[in-house]
Amino acid sequence: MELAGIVGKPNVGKSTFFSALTLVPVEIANYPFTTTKPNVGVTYLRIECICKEMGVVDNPRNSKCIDGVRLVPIQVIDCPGIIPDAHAGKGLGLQFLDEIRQASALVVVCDASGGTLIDGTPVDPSTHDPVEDVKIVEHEIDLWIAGLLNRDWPRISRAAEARQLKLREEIARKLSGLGVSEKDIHAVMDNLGFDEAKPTKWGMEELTKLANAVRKATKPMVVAANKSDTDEAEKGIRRLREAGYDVVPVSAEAERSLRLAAEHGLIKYTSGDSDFTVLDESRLNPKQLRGLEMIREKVMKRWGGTGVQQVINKAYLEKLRYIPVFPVEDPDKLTDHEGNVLPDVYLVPEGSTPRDLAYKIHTDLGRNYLYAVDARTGMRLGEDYKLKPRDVISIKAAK
Ligand SMILES: Nc1nc2c(ncn2[C@@H]2O[C@H](COP(=O)(O)OP(=O)(O)OP(=O)(O)O)[C@@H](O)[C@H]2O)c(=O)[nH]1
Ligand SMILES: [Mg+2]
Repeated sequence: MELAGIVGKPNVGKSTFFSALTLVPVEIANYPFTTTKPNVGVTYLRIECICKEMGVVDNPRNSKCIDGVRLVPIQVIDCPGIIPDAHAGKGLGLQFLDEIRQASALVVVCDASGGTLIDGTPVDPSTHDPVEDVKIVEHEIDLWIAGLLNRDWPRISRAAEARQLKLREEIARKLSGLGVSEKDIHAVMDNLGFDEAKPTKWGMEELTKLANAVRKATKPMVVAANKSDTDEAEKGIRRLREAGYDVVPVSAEAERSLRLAAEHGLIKYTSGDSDFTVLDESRLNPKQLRGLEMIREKVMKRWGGTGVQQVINKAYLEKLRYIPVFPVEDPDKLTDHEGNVLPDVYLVPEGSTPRDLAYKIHTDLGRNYLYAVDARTGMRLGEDYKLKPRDVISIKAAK
């Protein structure tokens, strides 16, 4: 399962965002360092299912289908807050970042209302520039990655100069725990143009630049501009966009309220919807009704939704450019060997072939791969066929 890491300075709404995504009950409070240990849960990427198009009633196994919306599970981790010099142990430090090494994407939550200082202390709205919230977090993560290299740099750099090891290979090995490949390091190093003949001369400045490039290349980031239900958020969101970030206006609190109300059967709402319907007014007290109306006015009408689902979809479909495909065993009945209709959906990187998909499902299926059939057309697909979003693929393998 893919993993998304939720990071940000203290007290911006990371845990609220996490809880809105997963419905895991967690501690939420208006002071810094409420969260002291990472919280882990499962959320879903939302895509249009193909059951309606194919005219079948499906019974998904690795995902869910609700009214033609396919929900693909994604693991999420909510981290404690990050403050300046966290990489050197300030606040709760960055120890917990070890847990998001394997994250395929990062969500940086910030307080778009500008109502929290850099250490998370609550202040009047518009007091603080949310661009700072994001910059600090990026920089601390960069310093953390640089630190992973720096510890061993005297040995690595000397051995590289003595031709006892290959520099790029060794950097990739050191960062392999971050999901960084040698190919990634080649791309990054080609761009940086450092003097690779003299790595003993590189200091923290070079290693931080390297770390910054590695992070950008391997951990795409979406900025969740939280507290967008406040009047002051508009200014903050504008500032963030001007600074060049990929920003989604978010109200984690609104999403959490809507999801809980939907869970209790009070409203009809699925994450990502641009509105909701009250199902039974008699079960809601006037305060709850007012609260829902506020969400409609301040969030749904203003931003077209709470933005929470949009952050996850943006990270996986737009930033990572993952493609959802539906593998089936029987291309006519669209079933697996147990007769489940459209059982699974897999996320594969753009440019993947049916053989790549086979490997993703199971190493044996990849090894024994013979050919694949497009279940829509019944046509056999060539070796170099590039999978398209929502393809239905039947893989034939040697027994
Ligand atoms: N107005 C508004 N307030 C929010 C929203 N989301 C969270 N908050 C408030 O922000 C405060 C902090 O929320 P948390 O979710 O605990 O924040 P955090 O980033 O996890 O905080 P730490 O764990 O301390 O780093 C709480 O008072 C929340 O109620 C939102 O969408 N809108
Ligand atoms: Mg928290």
